[in-house]
Amino acid sequence: MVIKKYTANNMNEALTRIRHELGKEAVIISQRKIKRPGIKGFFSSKLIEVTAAIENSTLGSSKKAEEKQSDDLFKESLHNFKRVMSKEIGTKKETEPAENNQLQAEVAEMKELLNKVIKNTDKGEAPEDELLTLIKDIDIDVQFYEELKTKVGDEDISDKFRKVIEDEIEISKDELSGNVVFVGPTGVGKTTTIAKLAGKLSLIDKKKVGLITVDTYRIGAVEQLKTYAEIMNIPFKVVITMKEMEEAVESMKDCDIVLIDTTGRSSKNTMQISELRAFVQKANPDSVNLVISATTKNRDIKTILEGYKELEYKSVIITKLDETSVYGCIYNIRKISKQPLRFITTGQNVPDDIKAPTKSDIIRFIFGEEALC
Ligand SMILES: Nc1nc2c(ncn2[C@@H]2O[C@H](COP(=O)(O)OP(=O)(O)OP(=O)(O)O)[C@@H](O)[C@H]2O)c(=O)[nH]1
Ligand SMILES: [Mg+2]
Repeated sequence: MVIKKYTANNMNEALTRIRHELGKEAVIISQRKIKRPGIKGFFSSKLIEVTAAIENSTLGSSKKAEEKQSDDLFKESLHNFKRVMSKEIGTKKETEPAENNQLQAEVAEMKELLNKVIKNTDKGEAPEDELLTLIKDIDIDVQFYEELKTKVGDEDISDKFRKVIEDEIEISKDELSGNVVFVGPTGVGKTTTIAKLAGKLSLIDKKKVGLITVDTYRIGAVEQLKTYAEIMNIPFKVVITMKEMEEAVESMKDCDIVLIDTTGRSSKNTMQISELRAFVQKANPDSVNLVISATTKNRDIKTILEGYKELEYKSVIITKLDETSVYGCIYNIRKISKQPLRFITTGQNVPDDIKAPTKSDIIRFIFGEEALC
């Protein structure tokens, strides 16, 4: 990681220089206003000091340019140092006051250069921006830092930050009804979530529930849902072809809710996603829910949410919140999916470990005021 400070008249100028020197992969990690040097600084507009960072691997040629700059500075400092030292030693006794002043100026210049070298080489020491620290603490993706910084500003950071997050979280208010499809990556907990919902809806809410699964790849997964269906005495159909999907949906049209399970697909495999889309369309869904685990790495969340976009999911279910201790992922998922959150799941117990959270629940989780495990 290379971290570098830029002083500029405004953010635009700083960004232009950062992009030029570090490339467009560089991220801003902090910014602050600083006084211009000297007495004039009190009366003129402030400068902006921006700290930017980039991974060494992405730095490429700009890294070389920076190393060269660092080298050049170092050489210049060394040269000055030698020059000053040789003067000092060679002329110690005959030094005149005028010469003394020049010597002092040179020493000062050399100090400044050395400081630059130290700053350039001793990277990562800059004190971190308060908002950035907060964001990292709760695992909100740093890709949202700049946007949040603009909204939060520089004062009352923690209060404003909480308010901004609160404004951006959205909870789905629709009741589940009709044909409800669940899609999402392998192993995130789709089948378990459906079993939990089927239990609650049929046993507690006394709704007429049907179950359909296109989860045909692994017999075990089908058996899992079939067993729940038998225990709860609700209709269950396994679907292999699209025609069967149509027939299964038709056979359950007197149910209040039909929960439709699908096999986990890789969001990167567009063939699989398109095939799944065809099945989903045949089910004539009233809602499509994307299921994603809270343990998903930040960098994978985007790939998954975008890969599944084709399925036009209109709400999100976040599973396995019991397996993590920070909940910034809820914000990350909301920001990237742009869809409301419908349920969270917090364990393997059917039907208990599922919750339709309120916004204040989510805010308490995100800000670490309530833990789930
Ligand atoms: N800790 C924890 N485990 C869960 C949760 N939900 C599901 N699981 C577990 O995750 C594993 C996978 O769950 P499944 O429901 O089979 O996942 P799936 O999305 O249907 O998987 P595929 O059908 O293979 O795509 C099982 O061991 C579940 O018990 C949860 O909220 N917390
Ligand atoms: Mg499954």
